[in-house]
Amino acid sequence: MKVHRFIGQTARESLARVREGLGPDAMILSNRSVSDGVEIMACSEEDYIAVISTHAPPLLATPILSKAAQPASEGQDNMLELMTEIRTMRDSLETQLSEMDWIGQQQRHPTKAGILKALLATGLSPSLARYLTEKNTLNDGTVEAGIAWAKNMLTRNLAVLPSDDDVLDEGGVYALVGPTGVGKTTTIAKLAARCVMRNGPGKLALITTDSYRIGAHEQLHIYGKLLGVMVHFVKDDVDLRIALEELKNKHTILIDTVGMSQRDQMVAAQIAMFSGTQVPIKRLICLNTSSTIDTLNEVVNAYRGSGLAGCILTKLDETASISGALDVVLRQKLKIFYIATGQRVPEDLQVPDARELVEQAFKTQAWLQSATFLDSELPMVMGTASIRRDSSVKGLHVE
Ligand SMILES: Nc1nc2c(ncn2[C@@H]2O[C@H](COP(=O)(O)OP(=O)(O)OP(=O)(O)O)[C@@H](O)[C@H]2O)c(=O)[nH]1
Ligand SMILES: [Mg+2]
Repeated sequence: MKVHRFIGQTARESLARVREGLGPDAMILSNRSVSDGVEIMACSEEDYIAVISTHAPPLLATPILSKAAQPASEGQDNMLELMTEIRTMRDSLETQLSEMDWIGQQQRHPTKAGILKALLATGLSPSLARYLTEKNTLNDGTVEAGIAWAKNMLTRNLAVLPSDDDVLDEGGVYALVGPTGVGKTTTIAKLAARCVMRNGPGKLALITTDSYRIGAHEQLHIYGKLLGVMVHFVKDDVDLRIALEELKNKHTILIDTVGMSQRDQMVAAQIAMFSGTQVPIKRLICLNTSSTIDTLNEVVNAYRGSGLAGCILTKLDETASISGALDVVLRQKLKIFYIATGQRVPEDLQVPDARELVEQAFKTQAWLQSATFLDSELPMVMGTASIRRDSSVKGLHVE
């Protein structure tokens, strides 16, 4: 590759010289201020393409590359503006390169498109689908083998409660938190019934922080009565500390909380309340599997605080696809304690099985019309900057 050096008194002038010398499609490799102005190193587009076709992967990672095509506007004389322009051009160039790279891969390994389409059709996020397709080491296998590989990777990465005994035998204090109506109180009732069946009513206590909404505590009160377990109401952190002290001999304490939108400022106060106790409180977030990936991510980020013990996936019976929830759980590295599959107390609560969850996610793919892509649309999925740069998928172990 022949690299050319251009110097102008201003960035604008240097850029104009690049265009003059190498044409509007010249590639800018670097720029810096020098004693006599602004220096730009650039090469022709042909030279650049010749190099990337032989060394595609390393160059794709090269940080500063952009096209000189766009004419400089007035007031673009300072370096800051030039850098902004270069960054924008670099983004669009990287997108194009990624798209070209994908088209090349698609030609070399035609099964990749099939795998990517299948992953997208389950409702997994484009960035996770892209990551799994890229990391797939079975390049020359069948689409089915690629999907099986992806399923294995997803299964291996899903953290689930190994057995109910971890909660029922070990006991401790658990608080179920999350947005309104996700099934916290119903799940507490289901869990309470399990605890009573295992250890008897005397070893369990129920606490609710949901004491101010009209009729809200009635729900838990009724379940408590049915199970023969006292329900304690707490309104603030002082109350909570007193209640926990009083109940310190209980094997298990389950705390029901008032549902709050993830955007509610009270979420932070709730996190502080549960963090400030002497007895550690394990917070489990209830995630409605019917919610979108973006909503679930927002919910987890808002409720995370100093750390969630794990999550309970709810309303699996109502959702078209659980892939979105699995996607969030994988990225956020949340352990799944239970899955709730209906309104019946106590029947509709199960200990999760990672493989079964993944299988279920892939079974629903035919329904998700919105996630069905044409071959011609796949380069866009592979190239889009936000999808390409999403680093939250990189925590997955896929070797
Ligand atoms: N289909 C289905 N419905 C559920 C499930 N879990 C809870 N529900 C229903 O969802 C509704 C809300 O459940 P709650 O347990 O009151 O939800 P919550 O999180 O305590 O709600 P707030 O206290 O208002 O925040 C009720 O009608 C439940 O019967 C489930 O797994 N599947
Ligand atoms: Mg409730």
